[in-house]
Amino acid sequence: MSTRPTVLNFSGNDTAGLAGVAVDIKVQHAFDVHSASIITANTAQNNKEVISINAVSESVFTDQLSAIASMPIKVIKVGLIGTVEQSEKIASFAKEKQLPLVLDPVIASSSGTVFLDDTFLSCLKQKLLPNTLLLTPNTIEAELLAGIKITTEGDIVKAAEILLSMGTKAVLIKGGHFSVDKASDQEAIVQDYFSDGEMSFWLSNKKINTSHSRGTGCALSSSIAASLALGYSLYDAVVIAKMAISQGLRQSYSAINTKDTDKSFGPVNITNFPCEQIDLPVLTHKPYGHLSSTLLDGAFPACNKPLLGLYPVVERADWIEKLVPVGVTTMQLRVKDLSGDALENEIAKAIALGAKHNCRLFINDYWRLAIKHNAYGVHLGQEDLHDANLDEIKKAGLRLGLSTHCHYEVARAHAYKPSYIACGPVFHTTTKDMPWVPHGLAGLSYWRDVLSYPLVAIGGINTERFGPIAATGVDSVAMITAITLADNPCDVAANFVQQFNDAQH
Ligand code: 3NM
Repeated sequence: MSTRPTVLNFSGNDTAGLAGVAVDIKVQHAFDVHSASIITANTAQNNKEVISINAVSESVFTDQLSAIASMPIKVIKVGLIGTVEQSEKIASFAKEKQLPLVLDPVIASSSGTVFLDDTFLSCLKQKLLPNTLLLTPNTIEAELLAGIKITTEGDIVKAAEILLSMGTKAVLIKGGHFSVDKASDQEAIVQDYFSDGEMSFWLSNKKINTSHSRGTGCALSSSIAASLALGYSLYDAVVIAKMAISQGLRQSYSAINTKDTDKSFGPVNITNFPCEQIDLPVLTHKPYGHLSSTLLDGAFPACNKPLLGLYPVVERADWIEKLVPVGVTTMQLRVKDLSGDALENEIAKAIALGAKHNCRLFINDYWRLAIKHNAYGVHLGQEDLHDANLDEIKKAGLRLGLSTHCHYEVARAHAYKPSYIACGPVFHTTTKDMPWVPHGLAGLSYWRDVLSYPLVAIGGINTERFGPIAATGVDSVAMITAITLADNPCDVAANFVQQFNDAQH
């Protein structure tokens, strides 16, 4: 028997089916999430105008709340709210049940219709925001709520700070109305800004020009709620939702049969959990355009052929001469116990041996020494990205491999266009402290399908697991203990090389 987590939507019905509850249910269905819905208003609207909003009566609203009281709800998603009383009831429901609440403050539509008056706005701020996990305003709504004008990226950051001070745990300000137009030969970028007060980042996608973009606000918040219900973290959920919107805009359709693009209108169309790199945003801590031109222009150098294949991660240079004869062509030097001259000597020795034996050697972490001694490449973890100077690594012509564990980290790696992406832990590992739930084979296959980057599998890989991992089509399989603690490391490595080569045929 299969089962699905439930999202509870508080939404209006849009007569034209372009936004509101229709979009919520469609999106959540696409994510394999069950939708329960409380209708807040029966709006009369079409693609041109909102004729009336028609909040449901208090008793109808309360009856709906009673009806779903015993459902196992995981996440609440709030869109259009019909009355001040409704917003109070939603706030106390979320508080009582202690459920995460994603609030898409439907205050102003893209066409400029303002749905909420001042009393409503103050109730929203005082009652709902303190019970909100994530608020997802567009810039017009952020202006109205924060009470400042937004004309620059700095204003977006300021508005987010004001909104956080009102009690929401996190905010995602949508940049659809605030795209950064590049020079004419470059595509425009749409940027969203996320902050929870501790972590802030920008998510940027290429702007997709379409007149069929109705319902994007509902679809984004619904995708976030659905991702949270599936167990993703909030950071991952916003990345996944950005992917979903990009997919939905690419697949959007016209609700009328016309060749006249001015008359054509239609909704975003999200049909499945996002699984294409084309939709993956880049995640940066400064606005994307503020990255150096070295990083913005082009990718890190590609790794040369053949595929990286078996990728032993070792602590000492000596391993290179042991493992090269059995067919290993890629290795990583990951030194954790040396410093000063001893460290530099070990790194220099390993780089020289790698070059001599044509083994592609990546240096973990010590990027300056890797540049100084001209290594094949550098491997960095996400935590190293704060301090490493990627500009220098790129200018020096070294390859770059980046560790990732989740959507958030993959989107962050994608911003730098590395030479490969490592994906882990595939299985539980005792070699390194890992807060992540292992991907398993299904998770690894998902990333294999999504990413066109060379993909390295790592974490808990041993003799029994090697074959199925190689069969997912990854470009490389990395490990530490399966080789370094083996009774006969060369035999184990030779067997892995053979299995990897067999999986390619
Ligand atoms: N990085 P073993 S897992 C170094 O998931 C490392 O990013 C991981 O060791 C990641 O092969 C890991 O002994 C440890 O499990 C791999």
